[in-house]
Amino acid sequence: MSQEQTYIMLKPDAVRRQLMGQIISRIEAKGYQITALKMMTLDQEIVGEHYAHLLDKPFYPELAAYMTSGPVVGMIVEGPEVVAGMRQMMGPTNALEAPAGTIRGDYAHSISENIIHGSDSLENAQIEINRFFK
Ligand code: IDP
Ligand code: MG
Repeated sequence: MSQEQTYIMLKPDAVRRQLMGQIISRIEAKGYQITALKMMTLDQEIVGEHYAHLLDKPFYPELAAYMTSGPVVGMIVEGPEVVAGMRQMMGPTNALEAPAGTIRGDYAHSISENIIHGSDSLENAQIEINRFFK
């Protein structure tokens, strides 16, 4: 099993609803290491880079408003196969379809406000870590 890094971000609803501790506890309980962590408020420009693949979607303005609506917590998380492992712990994008036991399934019920971001590939993980931590 290869040691990997992924970029995890607690979205504004996680911070607003005071769920940071519970979500971080799950990541730690799984055995992953949080090797960097910072709270920040995103601007439209960095949201546009991060969600470049969604810029032409009708819901993009709503997504950008959500992501800039309050502070987020960005983290570098490390562990064996952590990119896929975190995606599994998060559950599917649409929190309405996310099974109980997943972070989205337990804490969210919307496709748009779904509480957490996690990189979808090793390549994107490195791009996102550079974007938010360099
Ligand atoms: P992911 O976060 O599970 O990787 P992506 O397809 O990369 O999903 O979408 C990024 C984010 O954009 C989602 O987490 C969600 O907040 C938002 N989003 C995706 N699809 C929709 C949609 O159909 N309606 C509203 N918001 C959406
Ligand atoms: Mg994605």
